[in-house]
Amino acid sequence: MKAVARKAVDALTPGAGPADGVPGKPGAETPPVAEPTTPRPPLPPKPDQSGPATVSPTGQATAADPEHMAQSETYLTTAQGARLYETDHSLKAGPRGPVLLQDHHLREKITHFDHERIPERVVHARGAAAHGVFEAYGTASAVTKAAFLGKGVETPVFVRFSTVLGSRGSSDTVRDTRGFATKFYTAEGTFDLVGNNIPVFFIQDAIKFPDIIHAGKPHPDREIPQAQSAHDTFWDFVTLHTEATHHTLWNMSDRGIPRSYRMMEGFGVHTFRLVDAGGATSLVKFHWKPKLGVHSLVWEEAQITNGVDPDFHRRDLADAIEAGAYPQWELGVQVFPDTADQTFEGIDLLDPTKIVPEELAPVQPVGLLTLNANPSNFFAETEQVAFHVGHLVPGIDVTDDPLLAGRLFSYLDTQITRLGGPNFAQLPINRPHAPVNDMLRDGMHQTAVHRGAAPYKPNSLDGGCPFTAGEDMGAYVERPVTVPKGRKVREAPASFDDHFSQPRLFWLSMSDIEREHIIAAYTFELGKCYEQAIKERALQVLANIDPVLSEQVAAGLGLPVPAPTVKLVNPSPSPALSQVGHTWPLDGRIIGIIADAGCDLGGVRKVRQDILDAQMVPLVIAPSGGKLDTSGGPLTVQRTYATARSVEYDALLLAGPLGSGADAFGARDAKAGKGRKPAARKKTTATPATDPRALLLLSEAFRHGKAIGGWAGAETTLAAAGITTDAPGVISGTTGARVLGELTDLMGAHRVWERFPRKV
Ligand code: HDE
Repeated sequence: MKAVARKAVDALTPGAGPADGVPGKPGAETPPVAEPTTPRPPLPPKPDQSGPATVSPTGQATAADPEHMAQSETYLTTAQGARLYETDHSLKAGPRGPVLLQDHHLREKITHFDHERIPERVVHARGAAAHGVFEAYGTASAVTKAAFLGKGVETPVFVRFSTVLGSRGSSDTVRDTRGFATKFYTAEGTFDLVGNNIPVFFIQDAIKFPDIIHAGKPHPDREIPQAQSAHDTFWDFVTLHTEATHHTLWNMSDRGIPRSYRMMEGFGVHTFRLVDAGGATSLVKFHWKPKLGVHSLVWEEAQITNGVDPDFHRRDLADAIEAGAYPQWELGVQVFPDTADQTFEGIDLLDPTKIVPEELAPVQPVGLLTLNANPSNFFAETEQVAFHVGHLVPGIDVTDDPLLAGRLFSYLDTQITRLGGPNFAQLPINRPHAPVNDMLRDGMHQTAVHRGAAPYKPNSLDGGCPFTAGEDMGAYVERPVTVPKGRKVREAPASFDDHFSQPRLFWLSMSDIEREHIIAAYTFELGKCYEQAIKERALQVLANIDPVLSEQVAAGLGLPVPAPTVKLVNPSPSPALSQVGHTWPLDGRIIGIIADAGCDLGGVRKVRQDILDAQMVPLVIAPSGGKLDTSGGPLTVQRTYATARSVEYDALLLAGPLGSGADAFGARDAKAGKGRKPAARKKTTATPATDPRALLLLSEAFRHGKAIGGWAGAETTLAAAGITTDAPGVISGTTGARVLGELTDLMGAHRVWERFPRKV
């Protein structure tokens, strides 16, 4: 019966299937077309790093594998499944006549397009995400009964990283806090850990959230600046509302401009309450520790990157995963006794502007997160994922942190606007992996076809189903903790009044160079403010942190230094807060190899392989695209002087003096009769033909504290870039392999810190 109906349709549809005799096209026997939005694996090739995309084996001008191409071997249809014979022209009364209203295909296509956008997130609008797996060590079982934290349990996860202030189209490397939100699809229901890369927050009470965000967002009149805190309204608020001081100081530190999402810590910020199998409770703070260490950009790098590659962090995450360099973090907990006062070593655990130094309460690892797959579709997954701090599983409970209380309300509320109704949990990315048997019904975008007559409880018509479970059956039961007695007030506890001791702890824990960066950041940001009163108030806040900080920033702004208005305490520094002085693995780090036709190309070939063997990424940079010929065959050029900027590389190698080959700077221009005279480009110790773009690449990398190495006579080009081989972090040698060995030793420290000027 079905086959007959199908045949009849084929016969009536112009150009359909075998009826029109086109060989190889799907015919009447073709099974029903798969849902066009069925997720597919991401495209395998990685043109970003593996060289220009080429023609695929099947002859298409794309590297996509036909298996991964969308809707291959299918007919184009309307949303109702009617096959289309044309989609390039509207239906008209004659080729030059008016377009007809009856053109349903035109109206459907345009109407759908008109509604393609959904409201962007009110905060954290710009993000990038990945799928992965979390494997528990079992160490947390001593303090929580959460099943996914049991030894060896593997849980699928989806993690979204984000900036906070910018719009969806803003740049990645702005100075800002980064979101670090993880959805654990556990067997007991979904658990969301919605954290940031900074362990404290601007405010202690959720009621202030609209205020801080309105202050940080662009000015309401001109809607500028985009994704910036360097403007009057932000500094107006944070200097009046001094509980923001700690978070602001972290933002002004190197933590505000991470090198990569893969190299950030994550923090749950609030204190949570864990419940063990026997019902005993502990208070905890969650931490994510990146296996690659915590690293940042330097300010100038961040600025250049915003221009040359605004998608730097997004690209970095996707490229690393595609290359198989899966980013990993350990989840850890700081555990505190659940005492009546909820403090630890005098620190109020309900105050989200405070940390507990790791030296006082070590971070104990409880599992490993590995991100191993990119999303197939940005909109369906990264954009539509809906996190909520209230998505909890048995064994994890909340505390009375007043910031957390507001969040427990806000996330569900915002998704209803953003995702167009209350059924967003049915979207594939949000669907729990545990069975769902709720009694929620109807509403916008309902895709479930619910059965049964009695979506209410108690009922007899559906046999009393679904049943409620007892705690022993895995039900989520809130701990009956005692609520402190008190009067109804709009007040904060007195312990929340200390706004400066922890910013001072952070400042005292920084290395000299990190302090230098903090001073430069404040001087820049406050220098961008117009209101004198705001700058003066900011200096007062800085004076309450440290006199050196306030003096240096005041000097930069040309303003007097105020005296502190609080007593400066001297807590012991927390070395864990500093990013300098550690050595880290180099997986996925990018080394640029600059070469031209006159360089040691055999050496480049070898070094390239050595870099790959060390799990890093080599990128060959040459004057122009295409191939460099080596005796071992052609070597693909991945970046040219026109596309390479220093910010992309963690270190640079130079395979000889540049400009001595046929592709020397100016040679092509000269051939074309428009070259400058060589005499006009002399006066360097390098060959007169060194391309200034190559010199810029080298001098910027040097200024940003990156390791640089050269061999086969590269010194002359280095000297032309103003780099001497006795400078810290510059290696010169006879072979590329030897230079690479020393270079990688330096890279473990992330930067050659000695290169930065010291004033503090
Ligand atoms: Fe959020 N936050 N937040 N926040 N937040 C949102 O939820 C909110 C806070 C964080 O990748 C929104 O779905 C309030 C702290 C991340 O999708 C919204 C308060 C921390 C993300 C919201 C806070 C965060 C959000 C906007 C003060 C770190 C991105 C869109 C009480 C612990 C999640 C959305 C993603 C997103 C509200 C404070 C982290 C409006 C009211 C503290 C990582 O619901």
